[in-house]
Amino acid sequence: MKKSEIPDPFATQRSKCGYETVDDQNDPVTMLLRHKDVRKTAHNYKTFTSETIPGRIVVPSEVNIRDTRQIPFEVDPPKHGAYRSVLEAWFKRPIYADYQEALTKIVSSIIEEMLAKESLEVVNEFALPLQSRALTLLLNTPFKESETWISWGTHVFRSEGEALDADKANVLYDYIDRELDRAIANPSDDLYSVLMQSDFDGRKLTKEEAKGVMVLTFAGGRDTVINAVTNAIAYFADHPESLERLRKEPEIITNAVEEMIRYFSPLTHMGRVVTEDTIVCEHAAKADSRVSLCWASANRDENVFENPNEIVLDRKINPHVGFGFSHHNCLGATHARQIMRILVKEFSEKIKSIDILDMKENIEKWGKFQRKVGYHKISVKFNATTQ
Ligand code: HEM
Ligand code: EMZ
Repeated sequence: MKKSEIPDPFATQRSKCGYETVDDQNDPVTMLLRHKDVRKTAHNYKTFTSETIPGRIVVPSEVNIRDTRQIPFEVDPPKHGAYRSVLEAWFKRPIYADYQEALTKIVSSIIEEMLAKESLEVVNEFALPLQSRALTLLLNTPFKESETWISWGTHVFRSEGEALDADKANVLYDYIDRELDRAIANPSDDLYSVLMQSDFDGRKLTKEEAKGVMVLTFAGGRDTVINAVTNAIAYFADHPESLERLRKEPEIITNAVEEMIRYFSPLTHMGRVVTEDTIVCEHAAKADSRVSLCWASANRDENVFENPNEIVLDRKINPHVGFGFSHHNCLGATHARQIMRILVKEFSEKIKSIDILDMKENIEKWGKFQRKVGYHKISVKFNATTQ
């Protein structure tokens, strides 16, 4: 097996019955594994709500570490749509040329810096700084803030070993509180200030609502981006021929990035709470129980994708759900896609091959399933195209 491979642990169960119930802190979750059921359930917010106790739709549940509602993630339509319309234009800014130029500088300079080294550890020396620096563009904050964010490590709520960590979460909440107070006292043109001034249903957003947006922006776009970037580098290490193909055919980069998101599925699943006794995938789901939409399993569904366990760089029809499906589809996807497209372009131009020196995989455990989502660490050497 190649080092970059991400096996599909759900295949047997997906074709056998389509779901599996797993425990999570005594609040079990029925994981839905088929593409069709995942999409249908994501759409049906009346029976499968996101608007429950803050933290309960996340797996592992975060009810013990936060009571700030993440917005728009933990809100159902129609209110959800009203929040999205406040946020949509801001989060689409990555489509503009000046944003992409600034992002290209960030990506290109970290690659140059790493090319000069004998070896580097990708998660902490490359993916984490890149994610944090890129986020300064999305938030429109000073570049220097990224140094603080880098110091928080790869997950804002979890410590080494993946345990949910309330003290760590408080560092983020205190930071956001301070930034929002600053934006209220001294508005600028950053996201904090824009939120505090925006109109929502004929009134201003409250500080608690703005905090809910900011916590989500920091949490949702962190390990997901870090895993996408790290997995892409591992993939290129195993497939120098893909780097060469992308160098010669840059027009397939957009497709290639969608395919990587499908294959990597950086967010394995996300929960919903059942509002009334119902049946999903022939399974009786009780009111107030939890289900999850397993994006990672849906993205390998053999009824939808040909050769689901292969990265087909120029895959044409690709209805993947890596960024979710329906109204809660990822608000950060425009930013994440730009990071990945620019990264792939810069890599194909600057790097000929990558040697993997050492690695420790990051394996998530969900009941009987073990899923590789990325790496805790992976040490590599970059070899330049110009050598
Ligand atoms: C929602 C995946 C990057 C912010 C989602 C959802 C998925 C997802 C699957 C749907 C959740 C649900 O239906 O409950 C990813 C992946 C990423 C990524 C794979 C990187 C490759 C980001 C970034 C940001 C972000 C960079 C922002 C900085 C959000 C927000 C939502 C969301 C705000 C909630 C949208 C809503 O509820 O309407 N993401 N995400 N994500 N993501 Fe991302
Ligand atoms: C939540 C989630 C958002 C959660 C779209 O996903 O990402 C997770 O990493 C966080 O822990 O709080 O923001």
